[in-house]
Amino acid sequence: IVRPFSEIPGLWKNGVANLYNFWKLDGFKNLHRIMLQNFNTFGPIYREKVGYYESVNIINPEDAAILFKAEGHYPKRLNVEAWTSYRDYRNRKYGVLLKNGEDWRSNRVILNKEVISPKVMGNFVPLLDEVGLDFVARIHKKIKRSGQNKWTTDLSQELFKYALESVSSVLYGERLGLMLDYIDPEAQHFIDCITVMFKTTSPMLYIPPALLRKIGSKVWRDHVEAWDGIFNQADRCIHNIYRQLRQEAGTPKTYPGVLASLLMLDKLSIEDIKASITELMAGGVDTTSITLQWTLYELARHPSLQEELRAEVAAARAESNGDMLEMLKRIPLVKGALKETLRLHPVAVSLQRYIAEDIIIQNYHIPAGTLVQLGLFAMGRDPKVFFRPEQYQPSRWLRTETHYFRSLGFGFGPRQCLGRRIAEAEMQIFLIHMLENFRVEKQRHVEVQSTFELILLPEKPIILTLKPL
Ligand code: HEM
Ligand code: 2DC
Repeated sequence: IVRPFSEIPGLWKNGVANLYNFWKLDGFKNLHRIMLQNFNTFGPIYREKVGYYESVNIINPEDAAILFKAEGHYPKRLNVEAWTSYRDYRNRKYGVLLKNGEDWRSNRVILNKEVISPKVMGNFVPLLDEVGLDFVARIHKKIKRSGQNKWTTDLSQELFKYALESVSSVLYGERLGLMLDYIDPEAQHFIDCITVMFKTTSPMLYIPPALLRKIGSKVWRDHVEAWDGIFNQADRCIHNIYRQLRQEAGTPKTYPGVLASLLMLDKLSIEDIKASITELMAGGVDTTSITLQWTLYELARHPSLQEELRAEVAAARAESNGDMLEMLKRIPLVKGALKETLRLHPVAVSLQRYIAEDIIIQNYHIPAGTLVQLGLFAMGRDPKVFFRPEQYQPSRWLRTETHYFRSLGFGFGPRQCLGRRIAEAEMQIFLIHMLENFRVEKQRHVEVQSTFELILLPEKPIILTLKPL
């Protein structure tokens, strides 16, 4: 007999009291740990209400499968009100990240062809390879300058620049020059704005931005200022390309980048193109750079695994005569390492959908329209889902054990991450070049945990040592 929705365990009766408790637990930073704890207390399904944010939470891959089967034709995530409020406030269009319904679908179909279809990867890979080569050249230079034949540092800033340079070169078909010694202060400002934008979003998941705006709160003001910085920089880049395109007649000889391709295709309005290009540019910085930082951290903690990966890369290089597109087909363990990083250190603490139809999960009835969240961070660490979850083991993704709804770092289905293929190629190419050039080491036994600033970040700086091979 199916149990009713009202019997799902959890604290969902008093949103305000729960918000108060959440705030006492410093919940804004600990969301991932609180979710983990809730699954321990209530089991594989619980209902929750914090502030005005109400959801049903699940953790099992089999339940995730049920959830995604009920996502409907227009899958809808949690509406991040801070982001839509900013656009409403400044009269800017939503891009694919924030659109819903038919408007989302029609934009997404066109963007898919230019951003994640396999046919465009051939265009992206040479651009990303060039950035990867410049990155290792830059690190070699830093090592030389240190005079110690090694460089010990927090790589965050370098990785932010690598990520922004990579995504920009794909979007605009042009380099920003961030691998140089003196970089455009506007680009640095853009990077800083993204961090602030994410950080100021998380309290607004629980406290309505409209309210914060009315009382003139600092979070809202900082949030607006951050998005202003992001949009200004993206606008500059977009206008640049737009101007060049009007001057040059005819079709370009080389691949001109995603933006120029979209403009020439002429299927989306300029305002729609601008909105989505801005989101792609902003979404392409902290996500990949932090995943790479966690990967280097894990490789530093597992020296023999690092050698194994290096051997795989060397063999792939030899077999493919240096053709990067070919190489990417021959590095299963490197790809496993990235999956393993996203299992233990996912960018997104959860995946969510407003379900389009009634479903039954864990024998509870859940009505259509409910916000259902899959606890991705919790699932990645659940011993019932992953054998010895605490161990970083890229080879688990090579074995034939079931991967059914277990590799979900980029989400699932038609609403999954639009930047997925760019992110994967960018990160694989980065690791190839790093493994071919440096040994990565770490000081003693420092354990680094995650903190939640809308995306999950290392709670303290990760200090690594790079030594030339
Ligand atoms: C959406 C993860 C990199 C742009 C998402 C979602 C996740 C995610 C989990 C939600 C998917 C869902 O609801 O099913 C990641 C991870 C990344 C990454 C783990 C890197 C390690 C990027 C990059 C870009 C990007 C590099 C841009 C170039 C987007 C956009 C969406 C999205 C535009 C919204 C798509 C839509 O609503 O249709 N990402 N992402 N992401 N991501 Fe990423
Ligand atoms: C954050 O409870 C926790 O890819 C919330 O590139 C639920 C939630 C909703 C939407 C998620 C967000 C979480 C984490 C960050 C995500 C976002 C959707 C897209 C975004 C996963 C899990 C991200 C990082 C995008 C950001 C694009 C940029 C222009 C803002």
